[in-house]
Amino acid sequence: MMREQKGWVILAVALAVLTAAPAAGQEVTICDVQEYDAMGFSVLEGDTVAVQGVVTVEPGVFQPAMTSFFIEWGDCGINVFHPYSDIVAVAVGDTIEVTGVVTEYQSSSTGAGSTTEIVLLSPSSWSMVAEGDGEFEPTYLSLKRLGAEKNEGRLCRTIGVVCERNLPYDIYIHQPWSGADIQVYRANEELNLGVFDIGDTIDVTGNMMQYDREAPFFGGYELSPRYESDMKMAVVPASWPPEPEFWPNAALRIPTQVFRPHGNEVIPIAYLADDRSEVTMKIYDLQGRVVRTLTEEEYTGYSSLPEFYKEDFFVQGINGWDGRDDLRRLAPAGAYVCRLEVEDRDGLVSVSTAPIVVGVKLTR
Ligand SMILES: [Ca+2]
Repeated sequence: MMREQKGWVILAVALAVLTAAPAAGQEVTICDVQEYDAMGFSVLEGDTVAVQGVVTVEPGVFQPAMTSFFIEWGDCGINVFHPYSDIVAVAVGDTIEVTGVVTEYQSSSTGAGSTTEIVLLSPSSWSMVAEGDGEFEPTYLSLKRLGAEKNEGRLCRTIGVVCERNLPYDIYIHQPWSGADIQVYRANEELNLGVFDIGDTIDVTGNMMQYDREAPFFGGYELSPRYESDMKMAVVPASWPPEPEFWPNAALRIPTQVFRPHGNEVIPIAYLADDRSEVTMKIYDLQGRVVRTLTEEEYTGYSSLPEFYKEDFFVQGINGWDGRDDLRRLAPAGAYVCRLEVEDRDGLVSVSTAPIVVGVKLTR
């Protein structure tokens, strides 16, 4: 009996030693770690991984205890957490490799969170690959694209109008024409968000974090500026913002009066489509049959604006219908529907429809 117990103790000690030994960690990319499941959790949660990335936020900026920093690689970013007293001596722009366990951060008191992090295995489970120059260029993302799981952990830059202030902790910025908004959160407690007033259009760079209170975890995203210099009043082109109203990704504007095509009249169809999209526009009769295809999967191309603002703009187009079907025969008098379909570069399809009434030639 004694011998058996002793055997188990030796086995347990051996296992503990094996577990404590520096694990190699599966070599993956940050994007592999940020792949998520239906709950919004990393598909590698609980795994020990080794990833390479460039530092975007140094230890000490968001956590005075120097326990947290961010790295980024190939359009994906991640929080690195090290629960040790040793300082990880890295600076913005340094390329490093870290080995740790993929963990979903959740507050022990509220259960909220769901920011994916890599928890360093030991104080020494990181190494310098190449020292940087102290710079890291953030990715500009329109507010309507920013608050998404795939952006969590990235250093992003966006523009929005201040619409709410909960000082000193956070402010909210929004895009009046898309309805999108985001919380700008004071993760660095030295920042004063109160320098901006409601209605100010501001340009913010920060790391994307998540503090979501409800499963599945696809909400509660927050943009956390690192320093005072990450926030400024926006310098915008004269045509910005495009329109102070709600714009979906596809919008149609067609005159409402009765249109009489027998006299070579053409009804103008003005439309807005998301920048860099594919546009399809067709006229249907009330039985749902296609009468005329005006445009099929036509690429809207780039707007002429500077790269920084492109994501926030729509391409404006004008089309027209001469009242004829695909065989160029005059369509009978009656009601028709113009349908605009816009597929943006993320594959998101938006549809807008508007009626067109074709009249008859009136006799005297
Ligand atoms: Ca998340």
